[in-house]
Amino acid sequence: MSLESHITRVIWEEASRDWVELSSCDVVVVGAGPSGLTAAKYLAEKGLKTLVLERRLSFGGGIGGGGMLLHKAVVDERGLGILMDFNIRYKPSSIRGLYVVDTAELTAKLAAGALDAGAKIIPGISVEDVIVRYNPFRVQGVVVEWSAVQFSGLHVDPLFIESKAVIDATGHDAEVLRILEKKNPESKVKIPGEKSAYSEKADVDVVEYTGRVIPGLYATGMAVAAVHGLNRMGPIFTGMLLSGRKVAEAVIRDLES
Ligand code: 48F
Repeated sequence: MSLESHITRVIWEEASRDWVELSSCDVVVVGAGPSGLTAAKYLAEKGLKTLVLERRLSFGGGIGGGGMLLHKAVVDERGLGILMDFNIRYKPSSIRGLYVVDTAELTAKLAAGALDAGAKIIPGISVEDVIVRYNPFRVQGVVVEWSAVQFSGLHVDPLFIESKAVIDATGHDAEVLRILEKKNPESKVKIPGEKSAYSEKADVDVVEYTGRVIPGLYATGMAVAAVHGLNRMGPIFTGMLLSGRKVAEAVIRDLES
């Protein structure tokens, strides 16, 4: 047998093993942006089987774009503990209380932290629907498709991943929550959408409102702003980090109770 056939065999075997293993998870995090990756680390560290699904082939979400494509992001004092947990280097800026990080380091180390803690990240997968149950209404997993199939517009039936908790970490569009609003009136989810910029307020509010939206479904990061009608904050990432950690704590609490 040739090396080529061995390569194919090994990739199919190992990918299939992962998919079989992950067809039932403790937590599915939808979106590998700053809030989703942060949540994944703290969840996986607690021993929960945590799967991060990311539509794109890269991770980091909005981090990579920095502020208007400049490769720096801002964090304030509240976020330093999390930066240290991930071993992310930061520098005090010329403005007291504000620190700067390189976007490449923030992206790479958030992902590395989640992976090292035991989370699995699968890129190129889009969540296009959720699994629901009634009486009481709850979310019990996600419906997934290759992003490439979605982009091509082919009609291909998706597959399912069961999970005890789903976290919407899809950012400004709050894509998972929007599925609830559109397809499941029983969920009573309404998405007013985020408001205009007010960084100081938004970066605190987004943490305050982070948590469970309906049974089985949680929101973190800018998805929280969309579902609660909060302001946007721009490229200050303290709120994203704290929101990621807070949603992990909420899920851990609920799954332990
Ligand atoms: O947008 P994103 O970075 O979300 P976040 O964690 O952070 C927001 C900040 O980056 C920034 C901000 C605050 O400073 O305003 O924008 O809230 O990352 C969301 C990720 O989710 C993926 C998307 O490709 C991105 O990487 N995503 C979105 N929809 C889906 C998805 C989906 N349906 N299935 C899988 N991945």
